[in-house]
Amino acid sequence: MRRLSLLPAAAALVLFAGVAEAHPKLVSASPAPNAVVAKPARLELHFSERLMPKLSGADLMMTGMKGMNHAPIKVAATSAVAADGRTLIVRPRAPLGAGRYSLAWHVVSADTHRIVGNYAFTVK
Ligand SMILES: [Cu+2]
Repeated sequence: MRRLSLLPAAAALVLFAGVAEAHPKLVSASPAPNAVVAKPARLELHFSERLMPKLSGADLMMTGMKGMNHAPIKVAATSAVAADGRTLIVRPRAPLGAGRYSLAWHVVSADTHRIVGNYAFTVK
């Protein structure tokens, strides 16, 4: 009987640990992955967790133009976490020219693990 009564507490601990360890996931982005868009003034990435601003950011690369891939060229851009704490905003220094782009993001939330991902989009 004593043993059984401990089970709910143990299950609760496991559940709590699961929540505490939740890694930030990319919920949505603008432009969306693989989208073809007009020149975006900024890119917005929405995550499932609050981000640590100093440890979160993104690198924007141009990877092709006129339908041809080329070696990735880094695009000057700044990235910052918005006031909501869950949105990473990337602002290119200059308007993006027509071409294919790759955005590589890295974020850290409360559990301190660095999570990375990347996706491509096209500017027409
Ligand atoms: Cu983690």
